[in-house]
Amino acid sequence: MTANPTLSRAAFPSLTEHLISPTWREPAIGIVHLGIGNFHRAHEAVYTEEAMRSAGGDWGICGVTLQGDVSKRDALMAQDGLYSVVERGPEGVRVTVVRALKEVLAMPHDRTRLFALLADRNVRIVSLTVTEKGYCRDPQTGDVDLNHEGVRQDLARPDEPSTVPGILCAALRLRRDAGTPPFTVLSCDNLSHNGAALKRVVCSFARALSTELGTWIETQVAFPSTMVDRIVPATTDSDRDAARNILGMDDAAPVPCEPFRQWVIEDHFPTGRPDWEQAGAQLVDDVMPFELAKLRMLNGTHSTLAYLSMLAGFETIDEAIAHPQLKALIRAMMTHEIAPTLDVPASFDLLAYRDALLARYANPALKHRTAQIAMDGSQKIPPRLLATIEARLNAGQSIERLALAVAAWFVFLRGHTDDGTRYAISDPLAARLTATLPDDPEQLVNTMLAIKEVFPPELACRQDFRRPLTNAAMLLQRGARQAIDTERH
Ligand code: CS2
Repeated sequence: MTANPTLSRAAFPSLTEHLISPTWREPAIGIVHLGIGNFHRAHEAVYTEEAMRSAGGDWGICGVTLQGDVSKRDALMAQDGLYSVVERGPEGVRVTVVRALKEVLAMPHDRTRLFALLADRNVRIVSLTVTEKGYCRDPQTGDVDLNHEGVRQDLARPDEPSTVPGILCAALRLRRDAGTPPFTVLSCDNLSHNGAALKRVVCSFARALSTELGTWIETQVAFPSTMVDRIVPATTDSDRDAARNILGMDDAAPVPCEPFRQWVIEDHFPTGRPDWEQAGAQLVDDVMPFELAKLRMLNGTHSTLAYLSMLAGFETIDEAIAHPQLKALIRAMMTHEIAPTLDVPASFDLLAYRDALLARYANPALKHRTAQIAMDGSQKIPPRLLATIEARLNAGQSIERLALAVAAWFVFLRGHTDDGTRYAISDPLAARLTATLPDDPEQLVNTMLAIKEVFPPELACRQDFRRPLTNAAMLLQRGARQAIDTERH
């Protein structure tokens, strides 16, 4: 058997039908992206390539992995930055080769090259998907967390940073000192007001070094907010097989995703941007209504599905949503508890949005693992569920289903399914969260609500929050399946 050729730029002639843009002028690098995970490669990179196909521009991407993971860099660079996007829909699989990614760097190994690029005036955007924990925020103030180990190191050695605020600050300082216009910083993570949240973290980090630098970043650097959406699971062998079968070539780093994608961006890019509208992105003045709708309706129910499923033993989102009572619970949660908290433009039909989400969850080809979504609950619960809960409690409304979701997270942290199968807890606060987890529902709720990094004290002390949470924890004692089946839909 002869080995398959590997994906490379030299192989373009035999790939034509799978390229987004068969004719193409190689662009220079114009975007540095921090956090080169699957999501970016199936989302911003695809939008950017399509924008360049239609409107040109030097918006090639340099992707950076921040965890010192040279294997990802090496795998992608061995393929000249190429990789395939494996779109899995109910109708079948479609494979497309993306070439907007021109270079991949791994921190801290490639620091010199990274800072050369960040100082280069052709780099006009630095975008990020570093997940919630990459922001190093103090959850109570929104400023950078000065007790974060990495932040402390970066403040002590600001020229050799490893955290996101440290890297952005050092790069912006270089540009200011050289008289180079600052790049625009584009957060693409699922945080509410992601642009403003990032700006606050970076400015507070800068101020800890120099008030003047803090003020310069505050007044001179643009941090637009965005709402990003595409369901992108982790890569499995079946994606490598799909790429091989369809392309006739080996791809060590394909990305699976659903066919759906959406990107709403606040249009504030003083030094320019790709013509992303050409690829279907919506450039708007105010992203907030879209962002809150997506965080609360999609990510909020995703986390709910994840924790209930981990207890009940559903491995993937499509398997979970195929359970009629669980689907009814999620549907009712969106209709009666989440949608009424959202203030969206009249043209935004929240019930149609709900139905579209349920259809996306049911996609049988995606195999999106509930364990993947269940990670990092301490970071995800506040914007996805607590914000909705606060809005409802302030309006004197009930929170039964939302409370069940939060209680399911507490019970999930015990580290085993209802039938005793153990799993690992992956969360930056894992040690604290799992230190003592009482069996008694009331004590469990008391213990968890005392974790200030997750629960703001003014919410934690509310009886109208504690009561439904305790009831839900009691319900879950009889098993998640029973809780799902007895919930009022
Ligand atoms: C998911 C998201 O893993 C998770 O927490 O809820 O990654 C979700 O798939 C995306 O935000 C969809 O756009």
